[in-house]
Amino acid sequence: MSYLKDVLADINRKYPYQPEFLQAVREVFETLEPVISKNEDFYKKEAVLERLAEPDRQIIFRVPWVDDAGNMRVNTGYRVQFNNAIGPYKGGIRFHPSVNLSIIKFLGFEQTFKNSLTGLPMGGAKGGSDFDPKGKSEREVMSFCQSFMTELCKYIGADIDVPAGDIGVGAREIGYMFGQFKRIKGSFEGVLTGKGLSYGGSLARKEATGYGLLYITDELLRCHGMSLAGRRVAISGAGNVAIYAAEKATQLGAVVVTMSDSTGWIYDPQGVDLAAIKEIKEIRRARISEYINYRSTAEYHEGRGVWSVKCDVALPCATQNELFLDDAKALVANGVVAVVEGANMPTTIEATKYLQENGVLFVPGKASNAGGVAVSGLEMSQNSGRLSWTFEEVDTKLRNIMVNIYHNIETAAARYGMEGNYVAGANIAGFEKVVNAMTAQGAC
Ligand code: NDP
Ligand code: 2IT
Repeated sequence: MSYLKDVLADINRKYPYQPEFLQAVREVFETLEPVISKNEDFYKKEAVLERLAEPDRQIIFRVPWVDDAGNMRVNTGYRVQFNNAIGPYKGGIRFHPSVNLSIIKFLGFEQTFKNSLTGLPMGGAKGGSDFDPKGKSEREVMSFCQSFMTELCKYIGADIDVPAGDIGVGAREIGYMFGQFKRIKGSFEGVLTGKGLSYGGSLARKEATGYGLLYITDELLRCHGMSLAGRRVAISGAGNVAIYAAEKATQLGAVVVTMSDSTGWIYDPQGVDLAAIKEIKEIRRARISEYINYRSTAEYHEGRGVWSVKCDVALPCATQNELFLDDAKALVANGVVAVVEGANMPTTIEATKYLQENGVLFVPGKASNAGGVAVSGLEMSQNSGRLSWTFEEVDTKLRNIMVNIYHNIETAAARYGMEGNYVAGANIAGFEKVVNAMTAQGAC
């Protein structure tokens, strides 16, 4: 067997109970085959793949907190510091009942490549908890966040590891965690990104992932002689990424026809009313089913189905493994031209292959959703320099970063004769920089 296949087999043997992590590693390693085979002895001697797939450290801790009825509750907290070859660990924190070590490891592994693609000096990490913020009071959320940070603060710092938001963690949770870090450590520092604007946050961080997704989609279409104007766009999710993806898509002249949450999805052929979505989701934290109370012409459907409508561009922006082979078949049958991932690993490997084989332009999340962490990197720069840039300054930098990512992954794929395979391009471009830094730094 080849070095690459040996390592993949070892990882599969070692972590059979971590399906999402194995999926992420397989997807990356398979596309690295032509790179590794060019210089196999070197990569093997340096144990590059083993070092990339094994996190630097994994911190797992108890998070005790008291609910409104006075009961002690316990959740599990995680921080997986994956790789800091090119900069301090960086990556979001997810609060969702599905969180486990496999999910946090897959996200941390992906983050290492994504952060490398931004061109900014950030290593990869991810954290979270199986805490479910849904239905919790403000006081319960604060109590949980404080307890989570009471343990996490031992392992992070502005030059060590800088967490941010992800599913279930937005400005409210970041604020509570920042306050607790400050109380314990006595240090006002850029230890988290996605902070409120009055205490070190960056303009355009809230919008960054969704806007960045559309900037890369725009460039992708432009380079293929198309544009977003008048295109029908299907979006899944109705959280931070989905809302600002829908906002920028609409600004660029597209018509957003679907959005969803974990209970169902809406179809609005006239274009989604974003003010209504923001009120339902950002202010009232309610269910998307309420959308039809705002727009009588829209439809609400319980369960899955967001990929069944006719669209030109599909942007999965909810969670991992939400676009399956059957969905890919429906999208192709309906004439989709591009699928660009806003979420992390939303498309299964089989669905990805089907889309690519059927001529659909496909950009993986580690490239297309990198706008969020890129602006997090810009927030770190502003914090270090003790200054704040205008919205336009940050937005312009974000746009440039996304356009650069597109051209980098394009070129990396072409260098290995895989023109148009942006999955391979993203993995190769991310890999080259991290590996260069790792091998230069000796055994670490
Ligand atoms: P939010 O919590 O703001 O929104 C998540 C959305 O996805 C909600 O509409 C939620 O529905 C839905 N969702 C979550 N889990 C599931 C599930 N298991 N099944 C169906 N629907 C689900 O998260 P974000 O928008 O921040 O994150 C969305 C995706 O984007 C994630 O994959 C995240 O890792 C990725 N991402 C986020 C970045 C950021 O800066 N925030 C940056 C880069 C990537 P409901 O409310 O019903 O749970
Ligand atoms: O998946 C991601 O890139 C994020 N959740 C954002 C991470 C960050 O540090 O801003």
